Amino acid sequence: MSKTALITGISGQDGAYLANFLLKKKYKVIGSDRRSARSVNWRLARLGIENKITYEEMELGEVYEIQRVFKKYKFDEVYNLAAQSFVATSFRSPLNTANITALGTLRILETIRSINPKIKFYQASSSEMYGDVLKNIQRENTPFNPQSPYAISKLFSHHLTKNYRSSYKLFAVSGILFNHESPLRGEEFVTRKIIKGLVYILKGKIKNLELGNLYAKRDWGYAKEYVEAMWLMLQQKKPEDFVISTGQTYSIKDFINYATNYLKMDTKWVGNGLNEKLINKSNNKIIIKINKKFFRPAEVNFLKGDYKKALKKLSWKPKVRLKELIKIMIDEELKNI
Ligand code: NDP
Ligand code: GDR
Repeated sequence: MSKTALITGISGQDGAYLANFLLKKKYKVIGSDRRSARSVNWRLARLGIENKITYEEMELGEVYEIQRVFKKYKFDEVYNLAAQSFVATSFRSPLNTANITALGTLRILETIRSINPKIKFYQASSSEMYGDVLKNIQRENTPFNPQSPYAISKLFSHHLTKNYRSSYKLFAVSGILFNHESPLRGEEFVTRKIIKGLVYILKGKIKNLELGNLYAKRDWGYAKEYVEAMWLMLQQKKPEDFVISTGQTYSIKDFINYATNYLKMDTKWVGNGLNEKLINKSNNKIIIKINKKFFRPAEVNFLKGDYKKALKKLSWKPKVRLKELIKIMIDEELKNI
């Protein structure tokens, strides 16, 4: 018999890819978000699956909405992807971030515990929890050192998931996913912002792009591959947490250099600090400049994940590496401009 899954955050990047993946596995997919999710979402439409999902409105701040949805369906699996997920916003809206990204998880876990403790639960944990890293490569047992209200909220949910697993024997797991990107990535996140910005500059739609810290390093993978790992975690005999990453790390500047290279833009970096700029060598015009408003009150400077446990127990490994990911994102951006 086909399984029924709930994806919270269906309108987000991962929600779209996971829904597509589960539909291919013949799941009945219930997707929730905070607004009327019945209005067509561009990501689901891009994947051609907007009519294959049953939508429910479920604001994570409202426990009654959560209970209503859990009473209406008999879920086998719940993927909690909904969150205030933008780190920069979490500094401006820490209370809302804590209410949704931390307490939202508690509301769901309490609902599962009281309504149907047989449901398997996946929590979207984050490499941001490692924060100001205490080890050069981060694994499942590396100590956390979060640097933002977002990361602290995710850490609350991470520990809570573990606690409900040990206290109430729920099949509840966290995937500690490192940054994963795609053409469906939100435009506020740096990879999509860079790709869209460069393509728009190339096509004469905008003059230049403003960014913050170019020297932070991230372990970037491809979102489409990462959602499979979420599903694999819920198919294991024993509930356990896993790191999902590529094991490679690059700076924002490296990312820009690969992208301009693929776009055949002839560029050079000049200046330092807030005056650093990327110049178009053919006409001396500024392509990228720095604006301090994009710097964060506290930064995560370096992330690199070790996915060895996922390889061993889930037989999962990343296939798309950074250059290939940039190519995928640019080709799709050019197609949809
Ligand atoms: P997105 O920001 O693209 O999606 C977040 C989803 O949460 C959207 O559907 C959003 O709805 C929904 N949401 C926001 N606030 C609420 C609320 N109050 N009530 C109900 N739903 C709400 O995130 P991603 O798809 O990139 O990431 C999925 C999850 O994984 C998130 O929890 C994120 O924090 C986590 N994560 C992501 C990583 C990444 O690199 N992408 C890495 C590690 C963890 P709306 O469309 O209305 O805003
Ligand atoms: P991150 O992703 O904070 O790692 O969280 P983001 O793409 O926002 O930032 C990555 C790095 O780029 C630097 N940066 C900029 N970032 C943005 N957004 N805009 C800019 O103009 C800019 N300039 C430089 C940032 O300072 C940062 O160092 C993402 C989210 O998806 C989280 O939900 C998820 O948990 C983590 O990835 C893993």
